[in-house]
Amino acid sequence: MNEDTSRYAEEYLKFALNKQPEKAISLLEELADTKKLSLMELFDILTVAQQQVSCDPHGVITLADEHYRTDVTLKAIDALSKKFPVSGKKDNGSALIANLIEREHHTVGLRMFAEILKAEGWKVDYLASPMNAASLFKRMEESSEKFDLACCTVTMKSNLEELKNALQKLRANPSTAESTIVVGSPLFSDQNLVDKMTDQESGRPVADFLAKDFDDGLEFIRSRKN
Ligand code: B12
Repeated sequence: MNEDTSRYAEEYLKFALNKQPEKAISLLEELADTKKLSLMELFDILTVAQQQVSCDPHGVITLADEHYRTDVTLKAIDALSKKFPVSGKKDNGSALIANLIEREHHTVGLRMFAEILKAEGWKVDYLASPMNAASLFKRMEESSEKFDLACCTVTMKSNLEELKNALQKLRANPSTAESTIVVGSPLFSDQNLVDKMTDQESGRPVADFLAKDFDDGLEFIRSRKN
Protein backbone atom coordinates (compact mmCIF):
# COMPACT_ATOMS: atom_id res chain seq x y z
CA MET A 1 0.00 0.00 0.00
CA ASN A 2 1.47 3.41 -0.89
CA GLU A 3 1.39 6.48 1.36
CA ASP A 4 -1.30 8.24 -0.67
CA THR A 5 -3.64 5.24 -0.47
CA SER A 6 -3.46 5.13 3.32
CA ARG A 7 -3.82 8.92 3.64
CA TYR A 8 -6.89 9.03 1.38
CA ALA A 9 -8.36 6.00 3.18
CA GLU A 10 -7.94 7.81 6.49
CA GLU A 11 -9.66 10.94 5.13
CA TYR A 12 -12.50 8.89 3.64
CA LEU A 13 -12.99 6.99 6.89
CA LYS A 14 -13.04 10.19 8.94
CA PHE A 15 -16.05 11.39 6.92
CA ALA A 16 -17.74 8.00 7.11
CA LEU A 17 -17.17 7.88 10.89
CA ASN A 18 -18.64 11.38 11.29
CA LYS A 19 -21.75 10.35 9.36
CA GLN A 20 -20.93 12.58 6.38
CA PRO A 21 -21.41 10.06 3.55
CA GLU A 22 -21.70 12.73 0.83
CA LYS A 23 -18.30 14.18 1.77
CA ALA A 24 -16.76 10.69 1.92
CA ILE A 25 -18.00 9.88 -1.59
CA SER A 26 -17.13 13.32 -3.04
CA LEU A 27 -13.57 12.92 -1.82
CA LEU A 28 -13.18 9.79 -3.96
CA GLU A 29 -15.00 11.31 -6.95
CA GLU A 30 -12.63 14.28 -6.82
CA LEU A 31 -9.64 11.94 -6.76
CA ALA A 32 -10.99 10.32 -9.93
CA ASP A 33 -11.46 13.72 -11.58
CA THR A 34 -8.40 15.64 -10.46
CA LYS A 35 -5.76 12.97 -9.80
CA LYS A 36 -7.10 10.65 -12.51
CA LEU A 37 -7.02 7.64 -10.18
CA SER A 38 -8.24 4.42 -11.80
CA LEU A 39 -11.23 2.41 -10.54
CA MET A 40 -8.79 -0.15 -9.14
CA GLU A 41 -6.82 2.55 -7.26
CA LEU A 42 -10.03 4.00 -5.83
CA PHE A 43 -11.17 0.54 -4.74
CA ASP A 44 -7.78 0.01 -3.07
CA ILE A 45 -8.47 3.13 -0.98
CA LEU A 46 -11.94 1.82 -0.10
CA THR A 47 -10.51 -1.62 0.77
CA VAL A 48 -7.98 -0.14 3.18
CA ALA A 49 -10.68 2.04 4.79
CA GLN A 50 -13.17 -0.81 4.96
CA GLN A 51 -10.66 -3.15 6.63
CA GLN A 52 -10.52 -0.60 9.46
CA VAL A 53 -14.23 0.03 9.96
CA SER A 54 -14.33 -2.16 13.05
CA CYS A 55 -10.96 -1.12 14.55
CA ASP A 56 -11.90 0.23 17.91
CA PRO A 57 -9.20 0.91 20.51
CA HIS A 58 -11.84 2.35 22.89
CA GLY A 59 -14.39 -0.47 22.49
CA VAL A 60 -17.31 1.80 21.60
CA ILE A 61 -18.04 0.79 17.97
CA THR A 62 -21.32 -1.04 17.68
CA LEU A 63 -22.44 -3.51 15.02
CA ALA A 64 -24.82 -0.78 13.83
CA ASP A 65 -21.80 1.51 13.22
CA GLU A 66 -20.07 -1.25 11.24
CA HIS A 67 -23.16 -1.76 9.08
CA TYR A 68 -23.53 2.01 8.58
CA ARG A 69 -19.92 2.39 7.40
CA THR A 70 -20.21 -0.62 5.10
CA ASP A 71 -23.33 0.94 3.65
CA VAL A 72 -21.43 4.18 2.88
CA THR A 73 -18.77 2.06 1.14
CA LEU A 74 -21.41 0.28 -0.97
CA LYS A 75 -22.80 3.68 -2.01
CA ALA A 76 -19.27 4.84 -2.86
CA ILE A 77 -18.74 1.73 -5.02
CA ASP A 78 -21.96 2.56 -6.90
CA ALA A 79 -21.02 6.21 -7.41
CA LEU A 80 -17.47 5.44 -8.57
CA SER A 81 -18.55 2.67 -10.93
CA LYS A 82 -20.78 5.14 -12.76
CA LYS A 83 -17.73 7.31 -13.42
CA PHE A 84 -16.02 4.53 -15.37
CA PRO A 85 -18.29 3.70 -18.33
CA VAL A 86 -17.84 0.38 -20.08
CA SER A 87 -18.69 1.56 -23.59
CA GLY A 88 -16.04 1.02 -26.23
CA LYS A 89 -14.45 -1.88 -24.37
CA LYS A 90 -14.29 -5.30 -25.97
CA ASP A 91 -16.81 -7.97 -25.03
CA ASN A 92 -14.88 -10.40 -22.82
CA GLY A 93 -17.68 -12.89 -22.17
CA SER A 94 -20.10 -13.64 -19.35
CA ALA A 95 -19.16 -13.87 -15.69
CA LEU A 96 -21.06 -15.23 -12.72
CA ILE A 97 -20.12 -13.36 -9.53
CA ALA A 98 -21.67 -15.28 -6.68
CA ASN A 99 -21.47 -15.90 -2.97
CA LEU A 100 -21.62 -19.68 -2.61
CA ILE A 101 -21.74 -19.76 1.19
CA GLU A 102 -24.90 -19.06 3.10
CA ARG A 103 -23.06 -18.16 6.34
CA GLU A 104 -20.59 -15.83 4.60
CA HIS A 105 -21.80 -12.24 5.00
CA HIS A 106 -18.59 -10.53 3.85
CA THR A 107 -19.38 -9.52 0.29
CA VAL A 108 -17.83 -6.08 -0.29
CA GLY A 109 -14.80 -7.53 -2.12
CA LEU A 110 -17.09 -9.47 -4.43
CA ARG A 111 -19.14 -6.33 -5.14
CA MET A 112 -16.01 -4.36 -6.07
CA PHE A 113 -14.66 -7.14 -8.25
CA ALA A 114 -17.99 -7.30 -10.13
CA GLU A 115 -17.55 -3.60 -11.03
CA ILE A 116 -13.91 -4.12 -12.00
CA LEU A 117 -14.94 -6.88 -14.41
CA LYS A 118 -17.77 -4.78 -15.87
CA ALA A 119 -15.30 -1.98 -16.53
CA GLU A 120 -13.10 -4.58 -18.28
CA GLY A 121 -15.95 -5.44 -20.66
CA TRP A 122 -17.45 -8.52 -18.97
CA LYS A 123 -21.21 -9.16 -18.86
CA VAL A 124 -21.75 -9.76 -15.15
CA ASP A 125 -24.46 -11.72 -13.35
CA TYR A 126 -24.08 -10.63 -9.72
CA LEU A 127 -25.60 -12.69 -6.89
CA ALA A 128 -23.77 -11.86 -3.70
CA SER A 129 -26.47 -11.97 -1.03
CA PRO A 130 -25.73 -14.92 1.20
CA MET A 131 -27.96 -17.71 -0.02
CA ASN A 132 -28.25 -21.43 0.04
CA ALA A 133 -25.96 -22.72 -2.72
CA ALA A 134 -28.65 -25.21 -3.76
CA SER A 135 -30.96 -22.27 -4.68
CA LEU A 136 -28.20 -20.72 -6.76
CA PHE A 137 -27.49 -23.96 -8.63
CA LYS A 138 -31.22 -24.48 -9.27
CA ARG A 139 -31.52 -20.96 -10.70
CA MET A 140 -28.54 -21.61 -12.97
CA GLU A 141 -30.01 -24.85 -14.26
CA GLU A 142 -33.29 -23.09 -15.03
CA SER A 143 -31.60 -20.25 -16.92
CA SER A 144 -29.38 -22.63 -18.95
CA GLU A 145 -26.87 -19.79 -19.36
CA LYS A 146 -23.24 -20.83 -19.82
CA PHE A 147 -20.66 -18.69 -18.02
CA ASP A 148 -17.09 -18.20 -19.25
CA LEU A 149 -15.97 -17.12 -15.79
CA ALA A 150 -17.23 -17.77 -12.24
CA CYS A 151 -15.90 -15.76 -9.29
CA CYS A 152 -16.67 -16.17 -5.63
CA THR A 153 -15.31 -15.14 -2.25
CA VAL A 154 -14.71 -16.36 1.29
CA THR A 155 -13.56 -14.49 4.41
CA MET A 156 -14.27 -16.71 7.39
CA LYS A 157 -11.75 -19.50 7.90
CA SER A 158 -14.58 -21.63 9.24
CA ASN A 159 -16.26 -21.50 5.79
CA LEU A 160 -13.40 -23.00 3.80
CA GLU A 161 -14.68 -26.61 3.95
CA GLU A 162 -18.17 -25.55 2.84
CA LEU A 163 -16.62 -23.56 0.02
CA LYS A 164 -14.75 -26.64 -1.18
CA ASN A 165 -18.02 -28.59 -1.38
CA ALA A 166 -19.79 -25.74 -3.16
CA LEU A 167 -16.96 -25.45 -5.71
CA GLN A 168 -17.26 -29.13 -6.55
CA LYS A 169 -20.96 -28.56 -7.26
CA LEU A 170 -20.12 -25.51 -9.33
CA ARG A 171 -17.77 -27.67 -11.43
CA ALA A 172 -20.54 -30.21 -11.96
CA ASN A 173 -23.23 -27.66 -12.90
CA PRO A 174 -23.86 -27.39 -16.68
CA SER A 175 -23.77 -23.56 -16.50
CA THR A 176 -20.28 -23.47 -15.00
CA ALA A 177 -18.72 -26.85 -15.90
CA GLU A 178 -16.50 -25.14 -18.51
CA SER A 179 -16.03 -21.85 -16.62
CA THR A 180 -12.72 -20.54 -15.38
CA ILE A 181 -13.24 -20.50 -11.60
CA VAL A 182 -11.57 -17.82 -9.46
CA VAL A 183 -11.97 -17.51 -5.69
CA GLY A 184 -10.78 -14.36 -3.92
CA SER A 185 -10.05 -14.10 -0.21
CA PRO A 186 -7.81 -12.32 2.29
CA LEU A 187 -7.18 -15.84 3.65
CA PHE A 188 -5.17 -16.73 0.53
CA SER A 189 -2.23 -14.62 1.67
CA ASP A 190 -1.57 -17.67 3.83
CA GLN A 191 0.01 -20.39 1.68
CA ASN A 192 -1.06 -23.11 4.15
CA LEU A 193 -4.70 -22.25 3.49
CA VAL A 194 -4.11 -22.15 -0.28
CA ASP A 195 -2.58 -25.65 -0.07
CA LYS A 196 -5.67 -26.92 1.74
CA MET A 197 -7.93 -25.94 -1.18
CA THR A 198 -7.46 -29.21 -3.04
CA ASP A 199 -9.91 -32.00 -3.69
CA GLN A 200 -8.92 -34.84 -1.36
CA GLU A 201 -9.80 -37.62 -3.81
CA SER A 202 -8.19 -36.26 -6.97
CA GLY A 203 -5.57 -34.06 -5.28
CA ARG A 204 -6.46 -31.32 -7.79
CA PRO A 205 -7.07 -27.66 -6.83
CA VAL A 206 -10.78 -26.90 -6.31
CA ALA A 207 -10.57 -23.71 -8.40
CA ASP A 208 -8.52 -22.53 -11.37
CA PHE A 209 -7.11 -19.70 -9.30
CA LEU A 210 -7.10 -18.54 -5.67
CA ALA A 211 -6.58 -14.76 -5.54
CA LYS A 212 -5.32 -12.96 -2.45
CA ASP A 213 -6.36 -9.57 -3.89
CA PHE A 214 -7.98 -7.88 -6.92
CA ASP A 215 -4.70 -7.34 -8.82
CA ASP A 216 -3.87 -10.99 -8.47
CA GLY A 217 -7.31 -12.10 -9.69
CA LEU A 218 -7.46 -9.67 -12.58
CA GLU A 219 -3.97 -10.53 -13.78
CA PHE A 220 -4.91 -14.23 -13.91
CA ILE A 221 -8.20 -13.53 -15.73
CA ARG A 222 -6.49 -11.28 -18.29
CA SER A 223 -3.80 -13.92 -18.87
CA ARG A 224 -6.49 -16.51 -19.70
CA LYS A 225 -8.00 -14.18 -22.33
CA ASN A 226 -4.70 -13.60 -24.11
C1 B12 B 1 -17.42 -5.12 7.27
C2 B12 B 1 -17.16 -6.37 8.09
C3 B12 B 1 -18.27 -7.12 8.45
C4 B12 B 1 -19.68 -6.83 7.95
C5 B12 B 1 -19.80 -7.37 6.50
C6 B12 B 1 -20.81 -6.60 5.65
C7 B12 B 1 -20.73 -6.94 4.17
N1 B12 B 1 -21.82 -6.60 3.48
O1 B12 B 1 -19.77 -7.45 3.65
C8 B12 B 1 -20.56 -7.59 9.01
C9 B12 B 1 -20.96 -6.63 10.11
C10 B12 B 1 -21.79 -8.29 8.47
C11 B12 B 1 -19.53 -8.57 9.59
C12 B12 B 1 -19.89 -9.68 10.35
C13 B12 B 1 -18.99 -10.56 10.93
N2 B12 B 1 -17.64 -10.46 10.91
CO1 B12 B 1 -16.69 -9.14 9.86
N3 B12 B 1 -15.59 -7.79 9.19
C14 B12 B 1 -15.84 -6.74 8.47
C15 B12 B 1 -14.55 -5.95 8.20
C16 B12 B 1 -14.52 -4.78 9.17
C17 B12 B 1 -14.33 -5.44 6.78
C18 B12 B 1 -14.53 -6.50 5.68
C19 B12 B 1 -14.56 -5.79 4.33
O2 B12 B 1 -15.59 -5.29 3.91
N4 B12 B 1 -13.40 -5.65 3.68
C20 B12 B 1 -13.27 -4.94 2.38
C21 B12 B 1 -12.93 -5.92 1.27
C22 B12 B 1 -12.82 -5.22 -0.06
O3 B12 B 1 -11.67 -6.45 1.62
P1 B12 B 1 -11.37 -7.99 1.53
O4 B12 B 1 -12.59 -8.81 1.67
O5 B12 B 1 -10.20 -8.26 2.42
O6 B12 B 1 -10.96 -8.11 -0.01
C23 B12 B 1 -9.63 -8.15 -0.51
C24 B12 B 1 -9.08 -9.55 -0.77
O7 B12 B 1 -9.38 -10.47 0.17
C25 B12 B 1 -9.57 -9.95 -2.12
N5 B12 B 1 -10.93 -10.42 -2.38
C26 B12 B 1 -11.99 -10.56 -1.56
N6 B12 B 1 -13.04 -11.07 -2.24
C27 B12 B 1 -12.63 -11.27 -3.52
C28 B12 B 1 -13.28 -11.83 -4.64
C29 B12 B 1 -12.58 -11.98 -5.84
C30 B12 B 1 -13.26 -12.62 -7.00
C31 B12 B 1 -11.23 -11.53 -5.94
C32 B12 B 1 -10.48 -11.68 -7.21
C33 B12 B 1 -10.59 -10.96 -4.83
C34 B12 B 1 -11.29 -10.85 -3.64
O8 B12 B 1 -9.37 -8.73 -2.79
C35 B12 B 1 -9.74 -7.63 -1.93
C36 B12 B 1 -8.86 -6.43 -2.22
O9 B12 B 1 -7.58 -6.72 -2.55
C37 B12 B 1 -13.46 -7.03 8.55
C38 B12 B 1 -12.14 -6.46 9.08
C39 B12 B 1 -10.98 -6.73 8.14
N7 B12 B 1 -9.82 -6.40 8.60
O10 B12 B 1 -11.13 -7.23 7.05
C40 B12 B 1 -14.20 -7.94 9.57
C41 B12 B 1 -13.84 -9.43 9.61
C42 B12 B 1 -13.70 -9.96 8.21
N8 B12 B 1 -15.02 -9.99 10.28
C43 B12 B 1 -14.74 -10.95 11.10
C44 B12 B 1 -15.70 -11.61 11.92
C45 B12 B 1 -15.13 -12.58 12.94
C46 B12 B 1 -17.08 -11.35 11.80
C47 B12 B 1 -18.23 -11.95 12.63
C48 B12 B 1 -18.07 -13.41 13.06
C49 B12 B 1 -18.40 -11.03 13.86
C50 B12 B 1 -19.38 -11.54 14.89
N9 B12 B 1 -18.82 -11.83 16.06
O11 B12 B 1 -20.55 -11.67 14.62
C51 B12 B 1 -19.45 -11.75 11.71
C52 B12 B 1 -19.64 -12.96 10.77
C53 B12 B 1 -20.72 -12.73 9.74
C54 B12 B 1 -20.81 -13.89 8.77
N10 B12 B 1 -21.58 -14.91 9.10
O12 B12 B 1 -20.17 -13.85 7.72
C55 B12 B 1 -13.24 -11.27 11.09
C56 B12 B 1 -12.95 -12.53 10.23
C57 B12 B 1 -11.95 -13.49 10.84
C58 B12 B 1 -11.74 -14.69 9.93
N11 B12 B 1 -11.05 -14.50 8.81
O13 B12 B 1 -12.18 -15.77 10.18
C59 B12 B 1 -12.66 -9.92 10.55
C60 B12 B 1 -11.31 -10.06 9.82
C61 B12 B 1 -12.53 -8.97 11.76
C62 B12 B 1 -11.43 -9.40 12.72
N12 B12 B 1 -10.29 -8.75 12.69
O14 B12 B 1 -11.60 -10.29 13.49
N13 B12 B 1 -18.27 -8.20 9.30
